[in-house]
Amino acid sequence: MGPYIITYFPVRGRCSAMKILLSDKDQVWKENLVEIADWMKGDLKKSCVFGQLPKFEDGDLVLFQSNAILRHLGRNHDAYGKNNREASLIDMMADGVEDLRTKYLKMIYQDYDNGKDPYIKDLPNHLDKFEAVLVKNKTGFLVGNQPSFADYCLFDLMLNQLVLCPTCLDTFPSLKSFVEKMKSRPKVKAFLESDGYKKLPINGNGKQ
Ligand code: 0HH
Repeated sequence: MGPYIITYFPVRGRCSAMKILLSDKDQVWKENLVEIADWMKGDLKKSCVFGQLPKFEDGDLVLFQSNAILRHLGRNHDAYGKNNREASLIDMMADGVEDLRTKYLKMIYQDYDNGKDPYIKDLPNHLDKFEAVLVKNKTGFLVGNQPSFADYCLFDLMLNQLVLCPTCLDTFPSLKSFVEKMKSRPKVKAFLESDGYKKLPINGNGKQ
């Protein structure tokens, strides 16, 4: 296993959660940052299964689709539950995170000026769902008693929501303590403080 190769644009974007997971699992990866001018030449795009990045290489296995990559890492690094029942619940939670991420990205890339305030106003109606799951599970994680790939997805997305609206978790104590707990895991903390993480903007259009 590893070292892995991650090919992506110079943004945190859809690669942050996988890098946080890899860091927490003590894994190393090589990073190929693709500048937009190189991407526009078209050859790399043509070679990608869906014409998009990220691309993830694990030896001769080449994967596209960030959530498929996260599932692959979850399977191989003990972050996909302890049985099929937990794995199914983890899939459900990861898909729930993806729904909110899609809404966030649509606002960021297509409607920031008019859409930011309504997005923030509606955010509690999404956060309360994750809060309820955390309250019910009682372990501090979404499913089971250790972080799954869905927790890394949620954590990454919550970091972005806090940049957008620093008070957004104030009325969600379990979600807030989830973020604090994930942030204070030593290897996660070290990654979040690294240049590799800090130098990259969250999104590709300067909005956050
Ligand atoms: N469902 C896919 C996944 O989860 C979606 C991938 C995707 O949207 O993997 N890829 C986009 C880049 S992510 C893509 O390949 C958004 C970040 C954009 C930052 C780009 C700015 C670069 C600044 C130098 N888009 C390119 C394309 O579709 O041609």
